Amino acid sequence: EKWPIGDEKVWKEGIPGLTQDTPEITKSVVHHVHTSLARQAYNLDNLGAYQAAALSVRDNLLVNWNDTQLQYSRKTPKRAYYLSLEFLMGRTLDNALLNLGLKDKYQDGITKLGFNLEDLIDQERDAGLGNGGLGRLAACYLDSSASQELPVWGYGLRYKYGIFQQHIGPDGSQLEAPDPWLEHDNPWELARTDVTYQIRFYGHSERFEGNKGIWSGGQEVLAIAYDVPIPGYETKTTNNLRLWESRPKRGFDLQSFNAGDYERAVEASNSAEAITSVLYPNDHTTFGKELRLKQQYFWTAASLADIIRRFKNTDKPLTEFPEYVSIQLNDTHPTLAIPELMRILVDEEDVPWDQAWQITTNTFFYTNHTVLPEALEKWPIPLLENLLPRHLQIIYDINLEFLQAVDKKFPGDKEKLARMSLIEEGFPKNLRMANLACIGSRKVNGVAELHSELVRETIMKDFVDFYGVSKFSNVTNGITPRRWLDQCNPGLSNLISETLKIPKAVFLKDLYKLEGLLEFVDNPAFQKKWAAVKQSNKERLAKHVEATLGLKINTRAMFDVQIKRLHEYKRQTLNIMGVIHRYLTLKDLSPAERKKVNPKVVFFAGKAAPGYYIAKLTIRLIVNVARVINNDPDTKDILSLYFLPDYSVSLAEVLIPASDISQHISTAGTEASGTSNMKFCLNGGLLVGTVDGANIEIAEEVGESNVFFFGHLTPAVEDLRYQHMYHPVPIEQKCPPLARVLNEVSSGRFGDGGVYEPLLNTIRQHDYYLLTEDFDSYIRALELVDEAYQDRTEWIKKSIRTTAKMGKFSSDRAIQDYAQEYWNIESTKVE
Ligand code: B1H
Repeated sequence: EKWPIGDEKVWKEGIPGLTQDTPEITKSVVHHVHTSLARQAYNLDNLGAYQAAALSVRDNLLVNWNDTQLQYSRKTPKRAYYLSLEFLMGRTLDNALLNLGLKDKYQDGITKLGFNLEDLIDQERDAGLGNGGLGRLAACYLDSSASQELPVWGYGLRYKYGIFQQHIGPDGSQLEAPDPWLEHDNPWELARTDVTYQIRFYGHSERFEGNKGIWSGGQEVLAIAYDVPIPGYETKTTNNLRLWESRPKRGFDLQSFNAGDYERAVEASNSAEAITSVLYPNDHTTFGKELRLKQQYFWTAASLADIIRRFKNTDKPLTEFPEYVSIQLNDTHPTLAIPELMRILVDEEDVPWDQAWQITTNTFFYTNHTVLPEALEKWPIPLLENLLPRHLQIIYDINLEFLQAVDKKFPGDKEKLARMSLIEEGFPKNLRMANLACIGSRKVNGVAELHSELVRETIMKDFVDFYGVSKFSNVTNGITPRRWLDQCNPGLSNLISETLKIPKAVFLKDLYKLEGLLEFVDNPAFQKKWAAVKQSNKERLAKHVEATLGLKINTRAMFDVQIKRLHEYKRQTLNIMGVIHRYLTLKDLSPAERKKVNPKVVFFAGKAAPGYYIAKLTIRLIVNVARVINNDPDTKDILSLYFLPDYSVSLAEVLIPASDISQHISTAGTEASGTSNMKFCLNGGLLVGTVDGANIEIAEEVGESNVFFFGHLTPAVEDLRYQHMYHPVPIEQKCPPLARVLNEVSSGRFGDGGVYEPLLNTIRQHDYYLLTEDFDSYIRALELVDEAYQDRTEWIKKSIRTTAKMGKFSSDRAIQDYAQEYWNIESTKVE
């Protein structure tokens, strides 16, 4: 990474110039058609044209990538690394063109070659290397880091299969198929077969004097780097996302090969390749599968080896490591990086234990994304002992020292020690990853104000008492306005630019500039244009649904959208029960009364973890309710319902700009932040929501009169659950309208009633997520939405005000927080 031998000028002349004008662009695309693809114009389809265009754009990215990395190597600024098991990138071509400022030119160049850029963009498969919000957040943060010229790299895994493809079977159930996203070559990555590390598993560990140890034997696999360039918006800075692929070590298991046991050797090779074969699709649950633990170690070990090698190139002593490196742990998934750094420092670099712990705890930062107990990672000690024997010793040593310090501060409090221990007693014992992440990090943060408070008051309470509260803070999530405004909603972006008389780049870099729209809230001409953009986005969505599913949608209706992972805490069941309630209410009206009702279209999309029975049953119910409602001549003009299969980043980009209202209705205190709520508001959609996560901060910004809040508040939830547990009241008494809905489902009105009993029973019995408590106020909130929508001008004003106040929710602001308050890094201009 230092400048090579020879004359710098000569080297620079050898780099092909940026392809910035149209003739250059067409030339470069044609060049890739002929050489990289070995095809010709007469047999070129959209896919081929996409690939050639992508390769040509990649050339631009790589020139900037090289300059950026060279700059970093020369100036050795402090760097930050974002370790995430998930990067939900979506598509790249459109975003790369936008960030490079080449969209118009490529549009032109591609048209001249007889293709349509939008069609080519549609050829690209999503990089779906994530489950939901946590993975998409990582992707937004990379965009914001590069856009603000911050030296930040991402580290993750190059899964051969991303999040599964969702199909809907004949009975309405979710079916899962593998996602072969790498089937055609991926033009957005670069294999670095020279950047490899050997990663050990199993084997045995010997202890030496002090806290030193030696780990040997076992199985070694190879980690190979794949680099994905991350261009900043309107800057040369192009950062890196480094994804690791596992491969068998060359000459693996030659012994068994020689012994004629070829099959065993192939098995070993398969087991090495298995590590990065698939993304685990179980968001919010920990399964304790060995392969998942292998993924976590493989990835953290390769990433740390790479970071340390890069640091050593600077010839600085390891004691200065935290002055040059900050590492953000995206949830507890990369927590093994903590004992791994200790192992490297103590065992391999001869750093004394205490000093190594100093270095470690000054390097890491931990973000918590959920307080749901079932999502808090725990790993069985026997599994760790077998797979990572040396790390377990280190963890025990860390724990001993830590508990001694706790005991000193709170003498004799045995229960506190048991709660704070890294090890949870039981059969088997478990390692508590959140505790390890906390004590091994400099700071711990939640992802919205309420969530960070819950982190401090619940799962980290003892740790707050021990360390003091300043270690525990908040960074409210954000979203990148490049993808989630300009790219997904060019109509709105253009209108804003034209209205504020500023180039798009101004507000796309400083989202607070949207406040300028407030001046135009009462301007009828502007209101009209605003509404027209929404209308054309609804038509774009309708076209998409017709093209992909063959369904015709009434674009004059109100569009009501809930799109997110299926989970009981997110309460898609509340929404579907609300839809059924609406349907029954409409059926009770006379035909004349029905004529007066404003039509509404309800959209759902989202995947359920393949093993999450209740979530899958919810999908099945939604699909079957849709079949009945959409075919009922009494209601089909005023209420329709769609479950759009295979939710993805790309589908979100079409759905979000088209929504009038979206639903973020988790039981209070359960949704850490949510980020799609921000995306809807940025695109002028209003929220129906509970007082939870970032909904609260959105309402603070846009004003409560512009958000449709309902439901119990967080402090009430615990008591209500207690009452449901110990003093249950039958649902017929507690909430008659909901009881009626459940009975209709049971009775078979939406197909075989018996099928849904297990789902209905979650509500009838413990009702852990408090649907019976919130249903009435939910229905009331939806009525208020209907009323508000009647006064279309007032609605448009709410919509404009909402967009205008979204400045805070740019991921640029979030990344600035991390850069200043956590990582202590500064922007580095790339010449
Ligand atoms: C969030 C997860 C998550 N919180 C475990 N936790 C996973 C936990 O595969 N796993 O093991 C995967 C994902 N994801 C989400 O993070 C929160 O629910 C959202 O509220 C939040 O907006 C998002 C980003 O912070």
